[in-house]
Amino acid sequence: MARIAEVSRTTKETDITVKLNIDGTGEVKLDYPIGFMVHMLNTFSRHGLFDLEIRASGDLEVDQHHLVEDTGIVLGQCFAKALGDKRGIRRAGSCLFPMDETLARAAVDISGRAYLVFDAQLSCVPLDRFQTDTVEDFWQGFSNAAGLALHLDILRGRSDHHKIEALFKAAARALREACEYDNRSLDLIPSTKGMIA
Ligand SMILES: [Mn+2]
Repeated sequence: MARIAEVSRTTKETDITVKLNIDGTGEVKLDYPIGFMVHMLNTFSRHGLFDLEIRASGDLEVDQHHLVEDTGIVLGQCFAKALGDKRGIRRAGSCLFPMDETLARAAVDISGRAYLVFDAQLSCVPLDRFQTDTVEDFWQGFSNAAGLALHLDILRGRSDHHKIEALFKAAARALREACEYDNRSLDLIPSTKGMIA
């Protein structure tokens, strides 16, 4: 069964449509008005091997917070929808990802319970015009909507560009592992409760 989902969400602040194929090859189609986020969403898709199509617009005349946070929410909704009852998946995944001087760590548990721990040690100086504090808002929206525990930490590093990019790569690879099927328990929902919701 194909693990695909499409979610559209329109508010007075943003208008976002995301199409996701969890078992993809990293194909991306983005119509997204923030350059640095285009770079990050491309990276996420490539490292997670998720096919991703995103059309988004929003009230950037206010600032970038609404659009970036809402993108995380809609992407998280797509993961929840595409994973369904989560039968047969590994459920947990992790990745240490080095990017030159930076070392990022991501750990995820698709538990049905939303929790984010985020420690990226960013300077909060914008990258070009990108408001880097919205990266935490993206992952908060994502973990809330997907219903998963996600720990994202920068263990060391200097460049904010590297720190954010390494986090997206680590998160993508941890998620990919957690979403992948476990051939030894394809018929089982990976919880002693018998359900993950
Ligand atoms: Mn880069």
